[in-house]
Amino acid sequence: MRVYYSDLHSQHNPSFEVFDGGVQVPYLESPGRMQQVLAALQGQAWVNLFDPDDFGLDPILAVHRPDYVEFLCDAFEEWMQQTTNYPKQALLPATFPPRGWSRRPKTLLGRAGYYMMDLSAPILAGTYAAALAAANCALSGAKAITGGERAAFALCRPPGHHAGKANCGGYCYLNNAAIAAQWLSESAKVAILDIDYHAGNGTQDIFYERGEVLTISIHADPDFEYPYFSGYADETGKGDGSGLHHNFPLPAGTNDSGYLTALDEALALIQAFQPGFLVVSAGMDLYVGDPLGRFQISRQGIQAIGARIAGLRQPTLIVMEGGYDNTALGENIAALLENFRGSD
Ligand code: OKP
Ligand code: ZN
Repeated sequence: MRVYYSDLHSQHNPSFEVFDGGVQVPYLESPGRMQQVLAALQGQAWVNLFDPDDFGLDPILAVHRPDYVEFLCDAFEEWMQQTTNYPKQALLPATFPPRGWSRRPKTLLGRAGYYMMDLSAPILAGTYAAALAAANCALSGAKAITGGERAAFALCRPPGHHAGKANCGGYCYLNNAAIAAQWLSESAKVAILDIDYHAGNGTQDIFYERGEVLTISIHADPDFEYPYFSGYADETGKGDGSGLHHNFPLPAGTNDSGYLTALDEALALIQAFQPGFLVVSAGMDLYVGDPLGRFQISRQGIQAIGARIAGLRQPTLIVMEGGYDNTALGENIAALLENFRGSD
């Protein structure tokens, strides 16, 4: 299986994040995550590692608003040029607009508040380069499956599924899976299945009114879990996208059998849609004991999830999203991916 990976992610290395309650903790979405996955995959005979190709900005601008991409590109340098009476590390605003405030301020901190949904996506010197490389990993994997590969894995960091048309948040800046899916949709219908523990609000936002891409997310109920404001079962798409978004909010403590029941429902929807390509947003924070998760999915459960998705027999791009139990992350990804090897 072709695996796309770029070392550029390591330039994005925030030192802390702010948890609910105002506590500063070491940034969970760390470069070390990638070392764990690489270590597990490099031991597999069926894995072939590649650097991504550069697809330029067009496929990114087919998903994200140009003013948002410009902000991501320029923000850190602008931040460094500002005079502040406190030490400057990451660009991270502390002021956010209430509902209904749609004004886009000229000031950098105003724009930062406008484009950020939370305190989990600070912008550093290497953030934009890392985000671009991750998007290129996803696009390279997409190209591989249009070329006849049964599956490809995009080992993306930073992750993407919380990034919407014009927002970062939740460790995400560019929506890697959505960018790849939109690119694939020029050749055939596409389905995105998001199995990250958290609702894929960014992917939902991007495709909510679009007809070419079916989007499905299985996740912890936003009624008790981040991202709180999106991912409810009654959100099903609008306009051209009417009926083409599905959320499966699940309770805390969901185990393998509870999860697989929801997954089977999701897979039936994908089968009925008859896509030409499948994109999987693969967050491993559904694993039991994940520091950000409250599901009870076992390693065997992850293997079974992979087996059932592979059973759709669609050319499949698997895209790395979350997963914060670093010691288990590599083996969890290997358990998911092993179902997709081979040429059938
Ligand atoms: C990103 B992905 C903890 C706050 C957590 C951000 C979570 C981002 C998850 N109380 N804030 O979906 O794995
Ligand atoms: Zn997650």
